[in-house]
Amino acid sequence: MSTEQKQSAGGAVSKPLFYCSWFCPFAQRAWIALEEKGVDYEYREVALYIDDDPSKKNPNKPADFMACNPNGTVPALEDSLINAGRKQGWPGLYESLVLVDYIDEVYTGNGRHLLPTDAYKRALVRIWTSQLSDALVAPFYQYLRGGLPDASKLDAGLKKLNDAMQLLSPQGGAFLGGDEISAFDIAFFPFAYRMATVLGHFRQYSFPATPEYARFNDWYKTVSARPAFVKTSPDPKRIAALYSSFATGKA
Ligand SMILES: N[C@@H](CCC(=O)N[C@@H](CS)C(=O)NCC(=O)O)C(=O)O
Repeated sequence: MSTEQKQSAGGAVSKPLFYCSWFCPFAQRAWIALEEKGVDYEYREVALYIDDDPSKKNPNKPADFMACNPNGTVPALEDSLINAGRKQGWPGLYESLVLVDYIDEVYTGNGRHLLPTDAYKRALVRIWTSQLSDALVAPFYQYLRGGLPDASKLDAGLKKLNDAMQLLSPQGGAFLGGDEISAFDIAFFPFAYRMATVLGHFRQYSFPATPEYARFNDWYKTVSARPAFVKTSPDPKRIAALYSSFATGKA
């Protein structure tokens, strides 16, 4: 694949440099986006912790990464377009959902679109993604850390996701938005994966198996098998080992 990526506006953007950490669900969103779109990118692992132990934060994150994202969080991204701005003293780009948008807009890759081309539907996907992030992401971490007595808050978030799937594509379809993979699937799969693996391990959590959730469960099976999702999903044992600090209150 060429190292030049076509920008949607017509100019060429250099091969992006992608800062990631193998276990991070937020970073996985941007990583899946790069893979799903067939973008040619350079992967750079950032050690956020020492010995993969979240209770030991790395005080010396690489300088080039910190220059790209002064907040020190993954994911982060650089390319020639971004670096043109950085010459004025601005940072690179970060924040997973922003990166999914950016990757979709800037790199042609294999020509696939991750956000609907229709502006109204694109806006709806963004609204639902933001609402569902609130409904699922925080409860995931709270439940893992022992801050919730049971999974009811998480179940309520999952119900919202299930309802959104029916609403967005009442005609059915393998994906959250219907027949095509989209940014919506990409935003939630990393958390669904960690619910199934990490919460399954530490809290005996499993997705509801009732008929109401049949499509959701089929969705999970379908996306889990896609190459971009398989490639970016950490080994369940390795990830459970890393998250044990969270689950046992050490981090
Ligand atoms: N809102 C951010 C959250 C990113 C985030 O919190 N990433 C974690 C790893 S999963 C991180 O980089 N933490 C920095 C640290 O632990 O030092 C996003 O969506 O990108």
